Amino acid sequence: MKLVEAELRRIRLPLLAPFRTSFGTEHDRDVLLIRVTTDDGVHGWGECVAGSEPLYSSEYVDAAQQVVRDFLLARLWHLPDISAHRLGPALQAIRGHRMAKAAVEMAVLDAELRSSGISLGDRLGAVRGSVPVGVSVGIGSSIAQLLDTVGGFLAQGYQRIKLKIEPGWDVDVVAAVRERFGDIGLQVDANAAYRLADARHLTELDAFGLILIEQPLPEEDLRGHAALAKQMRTPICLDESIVSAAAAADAIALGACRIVNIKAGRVGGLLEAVRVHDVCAASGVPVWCGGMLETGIGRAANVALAALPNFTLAGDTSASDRYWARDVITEPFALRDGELRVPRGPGLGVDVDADLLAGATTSVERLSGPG
Ligand code: OSB
Ligand code: MG
Repeated sequence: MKLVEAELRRIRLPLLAPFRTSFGTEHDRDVLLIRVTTDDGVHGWGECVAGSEPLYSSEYVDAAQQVVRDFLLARLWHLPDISAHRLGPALQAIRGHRMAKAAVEMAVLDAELRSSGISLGDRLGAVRGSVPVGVSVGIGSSIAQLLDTVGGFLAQGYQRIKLKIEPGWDVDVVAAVRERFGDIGLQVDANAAYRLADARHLTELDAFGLILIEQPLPEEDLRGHAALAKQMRTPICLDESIVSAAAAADAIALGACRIVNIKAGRVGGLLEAVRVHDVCAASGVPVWCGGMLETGIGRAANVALAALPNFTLAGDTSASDRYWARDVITEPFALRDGELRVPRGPGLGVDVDADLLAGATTSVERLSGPG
């Protein structure tokens, strides 16, 4: 299988409601989609999770598109036989840019699996046909508004609630949600908004029986997380800090986390995500699948990944209607008894709706190899 064409398409999708975190508020998503075509005429889709600004991590979508075009695809056109497991060696020289690499890998993997009739779940090692899901709830405008939002998600069947927190929106909010909704699965995500000096304040969260606190301190501060872990009863889970399987091994060895959030985009692709899963499993560290407000394309990959055995906690892979009025795939992901079904068809197992895609498109760049 040889790569002959790639389409870099940008789409703008409005979120049903603004999503506020400690690093900013998103009103819509500006998503880079990649469609590769092989010499057999098979297509494969990839979604890049980079945001429009470098706020979650150093990557952002304009840079990702340039990296994909000029540095990643540029190294792949000439390969006589391309497949996902050959991308690592071919792209090794390019430092970082994991979200860009992950998007290319998803597209190549989708094409390769579609041509051999294998589903992504089967390729990665899925052991479940559906996965339990939770929902990530942004910082609210008031506690009353947040309680309404959380109540709505619980009524839909979400199995756990994750509250985004930041200084000034934390202990009182968690207390109010516990008080109103009782013994629900509840966890919080700080997106690196605190410092180790806030440890005493953060220990107030220990009173609420949270499943975990996600990424309280900066990405680079593994030692800080290890020090905080000694002071808190609530398990620390890392998101931003875990950029590879090696980083996961280091964080676990240091005592910086007891749980890991896995996002394929953050670690450079689905194959590395499986390696993170395996490293954690070998250390008895449970994992769960994070989300980056993906369309149905990236969501299909997340749901397949979340079906691996050590994904024992509900993920942030919520249903399509938690994000979009209309997803870009023909059969949007729907919640059924608090779970999403893992697609069974070849590759990602979802079909893109060409009209919806055309309506959301803001630019298309068509590339082909040197002949
Ligand atoms: O930290 O998990 C995060 C969204 C964008 C960037 C970072 C994060 C998130 C979420 C939303 O929490 C998860 C989702 O529903 O996709
Ligand atoms: Mg997070």
